[in-house]
Amino acid sequence: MRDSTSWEPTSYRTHTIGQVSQNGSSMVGSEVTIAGYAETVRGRGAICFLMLRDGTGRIQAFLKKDNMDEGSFDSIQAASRESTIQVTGVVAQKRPPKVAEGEPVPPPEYEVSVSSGSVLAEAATPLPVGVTDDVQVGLDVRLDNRHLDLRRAHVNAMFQLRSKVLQYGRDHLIKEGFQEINSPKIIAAAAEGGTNLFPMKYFETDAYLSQSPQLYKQLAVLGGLERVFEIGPAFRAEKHDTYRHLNEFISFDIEGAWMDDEDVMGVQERMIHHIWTEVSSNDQGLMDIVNEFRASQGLDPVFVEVPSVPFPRIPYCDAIEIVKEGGGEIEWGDDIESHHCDLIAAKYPGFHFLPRWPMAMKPFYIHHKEEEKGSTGGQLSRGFDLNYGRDEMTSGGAREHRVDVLEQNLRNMGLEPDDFTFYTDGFRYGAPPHAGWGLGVARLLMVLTGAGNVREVVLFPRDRSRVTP
Ligand code: AMO
Repeated sequence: MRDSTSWEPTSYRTHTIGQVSQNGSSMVGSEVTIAGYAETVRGRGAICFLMLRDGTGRIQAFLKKDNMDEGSFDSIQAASRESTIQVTGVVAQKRPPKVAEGEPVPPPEYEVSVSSGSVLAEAATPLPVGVTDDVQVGLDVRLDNRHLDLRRAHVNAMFQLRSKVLQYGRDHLIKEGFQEINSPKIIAAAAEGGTNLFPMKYFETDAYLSQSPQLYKQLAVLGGLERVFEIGPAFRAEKHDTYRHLNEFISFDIEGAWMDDEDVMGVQERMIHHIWTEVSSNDQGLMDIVNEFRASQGLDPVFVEVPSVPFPRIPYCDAIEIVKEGGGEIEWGDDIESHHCDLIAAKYPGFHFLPRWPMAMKPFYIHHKEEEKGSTGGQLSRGFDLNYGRDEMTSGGAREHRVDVLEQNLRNMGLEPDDFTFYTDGFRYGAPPHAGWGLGVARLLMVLTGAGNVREVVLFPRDRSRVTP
């Protein structure tokens, strides 16, 4: 439940339920108006116990027919679960439960003794997804009814954690001198290769949905913004159907001038270290809610273990050797697939960087690492990934800042430099060496919360078979 200590009253309530239930002792005798979802409505005849829940807490409202308008009493008593209800009444301490001698006395609890109230919106029955009861429904049904799924405590906690992760990440980058930008999502040229673009009609011309802020974050840095970050949507028309791919995802990107791959790996590990440190000191309550649910499903709890920095760096060439030693089939120049990652993660169980990929496997904007060649003589690059377990969290690298080499890279990758003049022109008038990365927010959340599927931590996921809700 959210901390609402500083929330102001609104037209619908004088207090949040959290404010009343947490400050009950100082509020006994005060009149409050609260509003929330009806978790349970119990009692018959002239007495009714209503358990009300808002986003900040739960509290019992006690209704007596004699104390209020009869029609309002009847409609609240007849209300279905999850209907929204507003009540006004006086805060009172609940009668303490009887405890056996020697047993600890539980802390006092509070309730609202209602004098007026009304049903704001009746919930239809039956609920397609149970909110407080443990009814097993599949992920698809939950996503079809995400509006209700979100009312479940652990789902709500996951999205609060998501917001915290973004907040702590932002805070950290701002502290390191990065400023937030927004790049266009309607674009004319592909940053990450032309095959997985969503085309769209833009008046009389063809355009696409952006796969990555890549080219624009670089232009912002070339323009002198020095250190930038963006948290925004990226669209990929990939036909993947996996637990970790979506067709729209939130990419957390940075780009910094006068930095190389090693420098931005440093930014990344410090940012993740900061996020984990903050969550472990501020948000254990949310993790407990997630773990309570995990326990009910027979799953192991997840712990927020702050990773030590620096994270291990396993250059691509060494990673290939580790995979081979572990019995995996792989050759220099091959992509490192999930089953290969398992073998690397067996040796490096936490976050680990895989730097210096072969240039041929990296996009045109990545910088060569001239002085190094792989075992087969292939050109290495200043591109890296950050992995955890079997999943890639981040790609990044030092960027090519020399326009002639950049244009050659484009040609080498079968792209036409003339299609990229909006980008390459940015390098013609003096370009600082620069570097950056793009982090998949949902993938990082999977690590933190133990979610087995990115869809768990994406509000309204977009995949091959889902464009609604
Ligand atoms: P890349 O294409 O590797 O790099 O994407 C960066 C990170 O974004 C996440 N990601 C995805 N998450 C969910 N669904 C997808 N379909 C998906 N595709 C990618 C991953 C990945 O590591 N421009 C570069 C970044 C850079 O160099 O700065 C880029 O976009 O976590």
